[in-house]
Amino acid sequence: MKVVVLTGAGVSAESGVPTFRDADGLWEGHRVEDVATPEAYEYQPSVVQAFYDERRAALAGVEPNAAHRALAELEAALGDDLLVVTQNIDDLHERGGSSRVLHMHGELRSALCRGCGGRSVWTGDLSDYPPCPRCGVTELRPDVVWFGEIPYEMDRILAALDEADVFASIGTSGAVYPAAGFVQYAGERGARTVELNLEPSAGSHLFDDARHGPASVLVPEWVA
Ligand code: BV8
Repeated sequence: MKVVVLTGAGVSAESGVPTFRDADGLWEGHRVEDVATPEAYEYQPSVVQAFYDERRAALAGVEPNAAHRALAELEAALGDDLLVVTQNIDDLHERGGSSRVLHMHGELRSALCRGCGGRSVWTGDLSDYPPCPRCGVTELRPDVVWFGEIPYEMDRILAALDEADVFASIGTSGAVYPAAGFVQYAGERGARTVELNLEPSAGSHLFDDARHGPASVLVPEWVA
């Protein structure tokens, strides 16, 4: 059985990582266009760098939760028949034991060279980043897909959705595309679709099955 799981900020919420749109979400602290667009980065790079440096530093203070661990158990059972596609840029899926994780919106622990486009693992502040190991350019940026930029590995994601028997969406508001369109894409190609979210998302009606509650409870139950 081939399974594709899409996760969003809700899967990391119980680990203490703020979501974007809940009451205390990140966007509350910043207007999206002020921090999550290429234009924002051109206009005020230090504000944008600081926004991501803060979030990268915060990773040290959070731990994976039962939802991350349950998905790692599912990977142990299904192996290559499971693909976790995450919108999150934290590393909690990996620290929870998953190894087949696709970060469609990039990762906090990675830097992108504006010279050669190479990606390098980076866990410090971007302002301290040494020159790019490939081209020597010191112009690094967060390796994060901003609004208006193309998500990573869309071909690989769509190919997995083409084959999926089950598509599960966990902890996402269904507010951002193309991720919000995956349920329809998978459903039209024969996948059984399920939403596991704290409350009905914008696309809840598109799923065959929708269960609502905390991911740390719903995901282990669903995996069992
Ligand atoms: C693209 C990285 C072209 C940055 C992010 C008009 C109509 C339709 C689309 C558009 C439009 N105008 C523009 C667009 C496109 C745009 C878009 O969708 N805009 C929206 C606002 C309308 N999209 C883009 O620009 C994308 N690129 O379209 O390129 C293209 C496409 C395909 C192929 C070729 C070319 C790029 C978007 C990426 C932006 N980057 N993140 C960063 O992290 O700083 S987006 C960011 O918000 C996240 O990555 C995530 O993707 C997104 C949504 O957030 P969620 O993860 O869902 O979090 P949220 O807070 O919203 O919801 C949390 C949920 O969890 C809630 O439902 C809550 O109930 C639940 N929850 C809370 N606690 C728990 C819980 N669930 C379970 N348990 C709990 N304990």
